[in-house]
Amino acid sequence: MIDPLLQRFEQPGIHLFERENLTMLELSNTHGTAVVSTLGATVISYVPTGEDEVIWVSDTARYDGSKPIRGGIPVCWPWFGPHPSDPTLPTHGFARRATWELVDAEGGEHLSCAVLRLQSDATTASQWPWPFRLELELTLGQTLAIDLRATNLSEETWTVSEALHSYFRVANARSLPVAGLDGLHYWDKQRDGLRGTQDTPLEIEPPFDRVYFGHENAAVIHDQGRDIRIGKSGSRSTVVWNPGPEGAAALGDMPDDAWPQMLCVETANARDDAYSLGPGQTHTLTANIAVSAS
Ligand code: TA6
Repeated sequence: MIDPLLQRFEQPGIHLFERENLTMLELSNTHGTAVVSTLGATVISYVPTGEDEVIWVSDTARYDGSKPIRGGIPVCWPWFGPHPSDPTLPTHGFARRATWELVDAEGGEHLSCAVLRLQSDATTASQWPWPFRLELELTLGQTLAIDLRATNLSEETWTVSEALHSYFRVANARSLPVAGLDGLHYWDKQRDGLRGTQDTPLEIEPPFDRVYFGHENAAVIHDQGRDIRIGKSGSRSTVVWNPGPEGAAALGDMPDDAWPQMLCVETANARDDAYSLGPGQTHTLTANIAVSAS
């Protein structure tokens, strides 16, 4: 049953529901629908009016809270990838595994939003000793905007790496063109951390796993029949990932044959683009997703 405290957010265009153990909030208005889970503040659906689903979620994703949802837009914070010094800590940080509090939701005919919050507590302190406040604001209008605001409530300066680890649903990830990354330097995880420059237009050939550095503009996935544009601010890296057949088979929560239907293009500050946040400072990482016919 939905927590009675959350019922107060129910209103035209805002609907709360449960999926197994997880609470979900759906925004809907003239521009489409979007769904976010309180587990990890993970967006699991975005359907612009008249369009097909934009976000990919695995058919075998878990909704019991035992692990992050495989797919959607998990929040990787306060570190991206393995912890910089302690390999026993969870990959991509703790934010995507935590239950966030729903603190605001407002429905509107043309613009709707929801805000979820994660604050430091005894559980987070065992992995990240500093007080913080993290907010994810989801705004559904002509586009879907996702703002991740991180505030340093401690007396010390920290270094953060992070990502909105967005999984997009595509018709076919093989030979899939992605524009906007030409000329950038990258770090290639698939090739043992080899560094290089994107000196030809990018076409994905899975498996593919790169962090592109110094990328502050939009990336565009040229999917069959539509373009998915991922605009950004507060972000200097873009991570592009598809596990390919062997990588998918190694993941317990992704069907072996599902990899051609997804591509991650992640709005990030990762590796070389990790940044410092001083006491009292707030950093906002924004991804803005727009879909148009091609
Ligand atoms: O963002 C790409 C990546 O870091 C890959 O290297 C791959 O491991 C992926 O994320 C998924 O990570 P996860 O911890 O969700 O299995």
